[in-house]
Amino acid sequence: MSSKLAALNHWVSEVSQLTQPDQIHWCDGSIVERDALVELMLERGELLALNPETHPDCYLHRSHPGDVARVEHLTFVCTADQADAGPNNNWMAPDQARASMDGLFTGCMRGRTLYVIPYCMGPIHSPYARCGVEITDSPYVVANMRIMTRMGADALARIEREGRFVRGLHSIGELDPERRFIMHFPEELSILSYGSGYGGNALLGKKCHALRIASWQARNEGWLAEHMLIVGIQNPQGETHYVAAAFPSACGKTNLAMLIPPVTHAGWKVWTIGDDICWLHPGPDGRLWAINPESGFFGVAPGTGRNTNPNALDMLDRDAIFTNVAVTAENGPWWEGKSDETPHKDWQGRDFDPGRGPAAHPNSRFTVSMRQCPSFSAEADNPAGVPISALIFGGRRESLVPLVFEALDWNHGVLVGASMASETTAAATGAVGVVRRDSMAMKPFCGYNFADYFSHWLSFGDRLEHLPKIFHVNWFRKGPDGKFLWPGFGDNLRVLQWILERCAGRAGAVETPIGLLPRREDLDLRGLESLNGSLDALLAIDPAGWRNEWADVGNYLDSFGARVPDALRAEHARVSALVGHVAPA
Ligand code: SAT
Ligand code: MN
Repeated sequence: MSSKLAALNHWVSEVSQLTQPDQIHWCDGSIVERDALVELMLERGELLALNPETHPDCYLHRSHPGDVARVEHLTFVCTADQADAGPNNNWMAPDQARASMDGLFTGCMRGRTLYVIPYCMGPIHSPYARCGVEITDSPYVVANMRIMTRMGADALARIEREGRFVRGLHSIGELDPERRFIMHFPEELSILSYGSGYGGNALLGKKCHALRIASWQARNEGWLAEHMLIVGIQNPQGETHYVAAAFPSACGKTNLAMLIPPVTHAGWKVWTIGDDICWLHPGPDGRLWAINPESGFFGVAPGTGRNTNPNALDMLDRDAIFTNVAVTAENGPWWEGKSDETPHKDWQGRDFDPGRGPAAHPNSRFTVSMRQCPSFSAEADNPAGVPISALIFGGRRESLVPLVFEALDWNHGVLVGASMASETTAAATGAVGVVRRDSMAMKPFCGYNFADYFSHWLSFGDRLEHLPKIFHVNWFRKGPDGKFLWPGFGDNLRVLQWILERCAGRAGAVETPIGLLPRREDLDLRGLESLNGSLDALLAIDPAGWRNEWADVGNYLDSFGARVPDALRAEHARVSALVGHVAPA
């Protein structure tokens, strides 16, 4: 097979000359194709069938034990001018990057099949959607891309119509961490990824295209590509309002996206549009409209249980791919926090031994179509997207940052997003639990200089007639005993409720030096009497702590040098003065 698009055929033949595959397979996205790939992977031991009675069409993939997370230190943005990639990215000169990647790719697909995956990020007929083609030698990547994107014949037809697509070339190589690189060339809309089969490194439609390359396209075209979930919140009056929320990887985006309201909140319902990535466009009515470019969830398994995310559990008993989870004696998938069953084999397939750590890898994942989610909203397929009432930033902060606050205006909100910080998680290799700045949860994903990204965010103050309000939340505050102060999960709806009431002009707040906070009486805490004293701590402002915080943010902004927009500096000076810190001019 080949395509009607000469540029695509040309690229495929160029890549096959370089990589020397035994065969080329153009993916059409059909079930027949999926079944054949699954068959092949079962034969080769790359997939293991789970219990067909309890988990029909569910499979387990055990990755190489050294290939279980994104590798930020091996991920590069290769722009002609290093300053365009910015201090927030690793950089390599494009020619040098291409030459060393060509070396790795030479002959790497001998004995393998080269798969051509045409895909569309976003509803197939949406003007906001963008297409790409991934070439890979991994059937596991094909099977995951089929769930995560709109992949196959329809995407190819759109690509042929438009003549434009993002090019992603991927090979698992030898899965050798010494020969592993994820390279982005935003000026050419292309990606080269070698040596890893793990999600964010290998499913190129996801972080590589839908965030790093798309953020670059978005800046040029006047929109935003963000690391945000999207939910619709329906109130008892039957009105649904949409919010998008940015949190770093493994901070509960999937749980929030599928939230089930607490029992006190009869008549409320949360609708899931997306759990990870959000493309935001100024709409014809002057509001911000959001689409989820993905069509599936690549969610963190550990911690997903009846109490934390029942919707997720309900979508995971059929048609799902599990990566690096444990299995029970009945050959069902298992992870810490799932159930009281005891794991039988750990994520590496060894007899479970608690002495060796958790049974499931802390970054073990499930891949499943969003259509299987009980709270799935058909609006996820709306080509026009959904209108956004509020944007929410959040991090994992055990101290200082209150449960929720509202920014005073757009520029203040952009500063709040730019100042975001969070404790690191297992989603990336490296130390876990270290607080690092993670502006808009985009530190690992912004495909260009953060200073320019902040300017781009500020520019929406003029682009939009009806700006969404901006909020910051923190579900992760801990008391002196090390326990979480806020119950989280379903109870997070109470915070979303206040946020939407603020948007409607119906809820009260007090102005503090860091923004607008709810008072106890502004929150709907029915049934949460157990909270008692912790609410005071959750809503307290510690001026000395905030002086340090803003001083640290000042140093952080300095690290981006002269390209940091003056308006952001001015905003930083304003909020610093409010907590009694004089920011240097
Ligand atoms: O590995 S992914 O980037 O796909 C998931 C995540 O870290 O958010
Ligand atoms: Mn993510």
